[in-house]
Amino acid sequence: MKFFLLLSAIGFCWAQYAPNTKPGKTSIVHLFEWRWADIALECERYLGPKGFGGVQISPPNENVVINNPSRPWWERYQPISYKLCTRSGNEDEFKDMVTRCNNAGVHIYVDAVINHVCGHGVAAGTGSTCGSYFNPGNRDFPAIPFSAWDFNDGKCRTGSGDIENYNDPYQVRDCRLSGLLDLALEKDYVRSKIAEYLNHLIDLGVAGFRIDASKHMWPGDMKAILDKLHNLNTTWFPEGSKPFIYQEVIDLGGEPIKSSDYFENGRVTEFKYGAKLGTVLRKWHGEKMAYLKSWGEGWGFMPSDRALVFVDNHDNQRGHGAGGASILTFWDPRLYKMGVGFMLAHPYGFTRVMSSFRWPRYFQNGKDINDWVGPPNNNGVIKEVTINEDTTCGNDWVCEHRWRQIRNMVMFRNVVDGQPFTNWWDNGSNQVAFGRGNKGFIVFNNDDWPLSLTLQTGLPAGTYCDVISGDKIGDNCTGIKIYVSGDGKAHFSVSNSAEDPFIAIHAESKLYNLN
Ligand code: AAO
Repeated sequence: MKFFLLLSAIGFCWAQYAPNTKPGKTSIVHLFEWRWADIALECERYLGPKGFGGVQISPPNENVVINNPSRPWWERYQPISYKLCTRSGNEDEFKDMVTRCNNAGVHIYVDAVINHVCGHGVAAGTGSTCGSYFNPGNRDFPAIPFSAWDFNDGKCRTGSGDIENYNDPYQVRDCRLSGLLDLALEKDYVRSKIAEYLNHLIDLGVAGFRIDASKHMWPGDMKAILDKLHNLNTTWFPEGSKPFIYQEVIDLGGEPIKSSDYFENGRVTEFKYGAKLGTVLRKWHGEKMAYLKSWGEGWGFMPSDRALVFVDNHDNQRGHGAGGASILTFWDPRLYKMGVGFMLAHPYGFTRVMSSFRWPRYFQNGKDINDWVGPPNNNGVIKEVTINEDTTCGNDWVCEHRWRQIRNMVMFRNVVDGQPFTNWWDNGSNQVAFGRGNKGFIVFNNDDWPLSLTLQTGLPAGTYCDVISGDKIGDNCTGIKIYVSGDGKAHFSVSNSAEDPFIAIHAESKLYNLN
């Protein structure tokens, strides 16, 4: 037993599960493809004041410029050097963003693409975002530098050199993911170059990393890289803080590689979460919200303190990656708001909110043929995120994180942080409600008939503003008011045809001058 404890102490001594967000801040937002200059502004003018803990940014390092198709979003997943130089901005702009966001209490989480460099078929002489030369044909990446020795070509045993079968863990780790040149991560030299890149980012003040394509790296190789990382910059983080690590592993069940294989390194993305939540809210396969009573580990998900959860991500909102048709996105706003609302109210996992750009979706035979379309741009230059008078975004930036219902539920999650899951109620169908201790309560009606009843909220007596239909402004509600009586009970009416058929109240949406 003692030996086991010692082993697990050693084995787990590195892993960083804590997100390094400021106390009481419980979510991050993925500002997909935003420019660093816009993120800096957003941290100061919106994310800090509204209680967001951090931002996941798109890969900041130099990548291939793909012109056919024209500048797809996915070119950023084809690195060719670790210079901080992309369509989102250069190193000075990156530094400015990290500094200003940290100063606003909002931390930066970098999408780290370290499993591979660009596709093997990319021609030498193709442009790159910082102008560095590279030649995939002879595996020459002088700006790092990596050369033929640094890739897994000799190790992969498939005919094509690509992953052909996800049931073979050796292929998944040693062969190319979609033709992307696979780095030999067992080599100390390769590990050191990657660690140097990540340490540069840490020293500039980032708080953690999404590790892209983690499934395609051996957990031990990744651990060896993580072991080389610095502690976080003490200008903004307590002495001895380690970067937050969340690994992108798609485990929907049915493959030999499991999320749990990666727990020793940090948290892991729980892809079952969005796939199942979408199925429930769409009422597919006989699913109903009443079953959400046991949501979380009860649904076969990984332990809550290992999970990074989201309703959709940049891949599965457009048919890449995994999750399938059930995934809810901004294209289905009514269900999407309920999905994100449920996620943010429920205690399971560490939550990431998606913030997208709009693209001309065009389905042919069930597949969106415009799934590649890059961010809003003028001749390839990413467009500014403009802010409309009503606080929404312009220039085709969707800014889900600014939708009142989502923004207010981010605050709800902060307010109920640490409170237990309590006072569950359901009608056996798609009307459900639950509380978070004595701090918050939420009611959903996803049935085709109205909801009208009195429920135990667990909250102190008072008048509360529903933060879905409106805001608490000064000492008034712009939306629905809910009256909680001395016994904690309140009456709720949620029409099935309401714009947003759910109601949420919390300790900070209470009106103090009444009661
Ligand atoms: C582009 C082109 C390619 C070209 C390549 C190289 O599109 O045609 O060959 O360049 O020139 C992104 C894009 C890619 C793009 C790439 C590089 O999505 O289209 O390729 O940039 O520019 C796997 C990985 C996962 C990965 C996901 C997309 O495991 O790591 O594919 N996500 C990350 C990023 C993503 C990025 C990369 C990785 C690469 O988030 O944006 O790619 O840096 C199964 C497996 C999954 C696997 C999927 C998809 O999933 O389990 O691990 O994800 O297949 O291949 C059911 C199953 C489910 C299954 C799913 C799909 O749902 O239950 O398990 O079906 O079959």
